[in-house]
Amino acid sequence: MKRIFTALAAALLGLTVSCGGQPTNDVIHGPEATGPAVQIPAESAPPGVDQVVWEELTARLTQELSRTGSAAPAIAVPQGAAGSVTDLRLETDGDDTASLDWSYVNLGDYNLDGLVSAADLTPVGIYFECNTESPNWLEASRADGNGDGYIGLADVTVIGQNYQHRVDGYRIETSDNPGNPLGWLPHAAVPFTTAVLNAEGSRLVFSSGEITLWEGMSYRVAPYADIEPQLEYGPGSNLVTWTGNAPEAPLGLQASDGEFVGRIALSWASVPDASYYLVYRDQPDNEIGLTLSPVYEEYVTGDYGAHEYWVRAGNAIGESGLSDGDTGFSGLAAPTGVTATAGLYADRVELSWEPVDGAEGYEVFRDGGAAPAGLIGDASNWDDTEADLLMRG
Ligand SMILES: [Ca+2]
Ligand SMILES: [Ca+2]
Repeated sequence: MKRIFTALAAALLGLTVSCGGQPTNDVIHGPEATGPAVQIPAESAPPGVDQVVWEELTARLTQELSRTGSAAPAIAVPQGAAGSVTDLRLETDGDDTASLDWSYVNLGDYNLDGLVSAADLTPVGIYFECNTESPNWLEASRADGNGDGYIGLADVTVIGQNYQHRVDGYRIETSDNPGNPLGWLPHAAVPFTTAVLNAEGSRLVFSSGEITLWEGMSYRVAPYADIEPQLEYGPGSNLVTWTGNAPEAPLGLQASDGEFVGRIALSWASVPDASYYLVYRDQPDNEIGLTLSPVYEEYVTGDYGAHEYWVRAGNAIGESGLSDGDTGFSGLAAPTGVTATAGLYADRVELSWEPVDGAEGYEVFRDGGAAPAGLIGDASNWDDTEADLLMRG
């Protein structure tokens, strides 16, 4: 009967009550000055909260606080699960910068102003008796401090247990040895005032903005409270590790086309972040070697055929895709042991030379002429019936 009256009265007044689902003016602002903890004003309910419910809530909080004694709890940073960020994540943009993003955690701070205080009764009052079936549950859930899917007096108890916990911001910490609790170093500070409310209105989210990261380093965030004369730090969050980027596929692969005898030289453009390169020949899965710099030489003595090559770049994170292929082949050695008869025959000069490995034919030049004086197949002698001769293989 009392609840029916409450709902009617609220409807007449045009106010949100219990689980009405109306947006509230419960906006974020800085932590307010703290007075004695035991003075909870119950006389007039804040807008949107039923007076009877309000009196119930304030009585409950007063009762909770009186359990800890008459003195008001001191301002403190939340510890343990009451202050541990659990959703820290790293958003990378492909280079060495990234942002760290996480949600605010300060158990009992339902109005999201950084401090657990009597002001956090207001969201409990506004969303009183909401549950997970309520259409505005996402918004209401910020007041579900005990996490039971219902907004009720038990969530006031949570305020009492965490009373005067304050978060003034987060410190981003970094370590190259996260297993060592003393190995964490400060990296950057993110003040509480930079937080923004998420789209559902259920939590505050923080972002580091773009920061420079170091490969292999781990990061975490810890809440702090500026408690004179020093900063007090809360628990470290889940940690994230910057592993860097896998390199891009190499560009500009060139395999030599006969410039070198007995070998094929490969070169390509150096790839950022690459710590090694793999070389493939004839088939894209036929790996033939690894090199730390963007050059590679394959010795192909006795092999004058054309070969296709590919390369890929790699580092500790991973390997790139294959480069475009390029074809290369070994050059032939110059002929040696060239002899020419001198006046032995009246009608000709007889030439001979050592056969060149891999040669399928020879061009013979006479008197330094630009054009061959003769073209012959796989032979190692030739008769010039016209003049003195030069030759090359
Ligand atoms: Ca608060
Ligand atoms: Ca609850």
